[in-house]
Amino acid sequence: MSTVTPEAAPDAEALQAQFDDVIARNERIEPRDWMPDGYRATLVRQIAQHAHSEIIGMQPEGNWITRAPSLRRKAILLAKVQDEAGHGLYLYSATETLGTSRDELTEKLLSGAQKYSSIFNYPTLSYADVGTIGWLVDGAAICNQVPLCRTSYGPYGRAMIRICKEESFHQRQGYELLMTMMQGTDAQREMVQESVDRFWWPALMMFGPPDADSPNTARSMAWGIKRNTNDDLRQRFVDMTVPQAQVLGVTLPDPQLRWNEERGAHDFGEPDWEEFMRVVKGNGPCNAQRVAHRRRAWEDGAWVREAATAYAARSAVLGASREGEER
Ligand code: BYC
Repeated sequence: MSTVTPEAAPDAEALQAQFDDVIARNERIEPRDWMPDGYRATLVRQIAQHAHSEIIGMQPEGNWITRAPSLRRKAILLAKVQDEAGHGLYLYSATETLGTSRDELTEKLLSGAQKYSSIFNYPTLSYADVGTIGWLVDGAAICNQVPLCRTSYGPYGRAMIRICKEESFHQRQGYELLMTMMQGTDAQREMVQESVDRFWWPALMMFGPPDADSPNTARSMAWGIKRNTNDDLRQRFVDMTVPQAQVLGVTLPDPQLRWNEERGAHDFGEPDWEEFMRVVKGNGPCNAQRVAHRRRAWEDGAWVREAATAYAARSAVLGASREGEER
């Protein structure tokens, strides 16, 4: 047994220097490493918000599972929504490595103490929305999340690698659905355009407020949690999406959208940031409905959690007595 003498324990300054060194070398912080309280709190905030988004994000598309237009579309949609549940679970596991439990985080989601992505507070009014969510929402998610594979916290970065692979499939299935509809009837083409008109601006808001109004970006980038600013990623998304819209044959609803030769990037209009703040503060079109649904599912599932906990406890007791008999 080793005894830790006060002299042997590294002091706060040495721990901070060691942490700063890992960050400066672009290496990873792992759960057992010392980390500043602010770093831990920022990670819990961002990863929990991300996990909640995946779980709440199952609702808008889940809305269409029973009304999918064919068995093939239903199988694809089921698989996608299940993937989202999986993403939520990897991310809750990552926050557990930081010393918070999934129960605690769920309570914070239900009480409104923690956020989830604004995008999931908009309704899904037609089947084209399934395609648009895949194309634009998962497309925005990929832009935002690929750099997070290189985030400085090990468990978060590793979870993001798998999530991003699945998000690519999600984006492709959305684009393929919209392409099929665009090659269909006039009514289908109109349905796609109407859906893109509703989701374009909320998709741009997913990247968060403009850099000048983003209180967390500078600190998160210095810690290597975020690798890009909100505005950089929004620009990347617009540049990636415009040519895809052209191939699809839809119009993006922004009269200011045009190629800027000098910048080598697209200029585009300003999202309605007042609307964004309203939605983030809980007053979007579907906030109350989304949280009420999640609360119902959590309460209805209480017996499953209790049964699983009782089963695990009983298995541990039986396992221990069996081990005793063998000895
Ligand atoms: N919605 O200082 P900022 C998915 C908050 S899941 C709501 O820039 P930060 C998918 C922000 O939290 C998509 N709130 O913050 C799932 C902060 O408030 P607090 C989810 C937002 O953290 C299913 C305040 O505004 N993706 O793709 O540096 C089906 C100031 O912002 C939003 C992630 O979570 C928003 N859009 O940057 C399909 C990715 N934006 O917490 C698809 C991981 C900002 O200080 N997260 N806020 O009270 C991130 O990359 C960053 O957290 C953000 C925001 C870029 C989102």
